[in-house]
Amino acid sequence: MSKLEEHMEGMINVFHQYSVRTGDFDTLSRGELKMLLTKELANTIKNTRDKETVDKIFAGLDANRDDQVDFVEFTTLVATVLNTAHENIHKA
Ligand SMILES: [Ca+2]
Repeated sequence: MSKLEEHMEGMINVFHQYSVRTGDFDTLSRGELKMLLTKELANTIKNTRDKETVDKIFAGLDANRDDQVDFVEFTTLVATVLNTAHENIHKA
């Protein structure tokens, strides 16, 4: 596998690591998203321990309003974080 393919597979693996915990094994509940944000993106997203912040991110991602974040919805978060990281590299 190429480096990019390895990283993409890694993102799928991280999603599953949290999505399998409760309820539907292939979607993130609010609690699972909170855990993922706190453990995996604490250096990237501010206030991941703050309920209001997590609720806001969850509402922004849950496009079909089924109270779960599926993988397609999760890719919005990945794209946003990647774009911010890319911008920051050019600012530094
Ligand atoms: Ca959803």
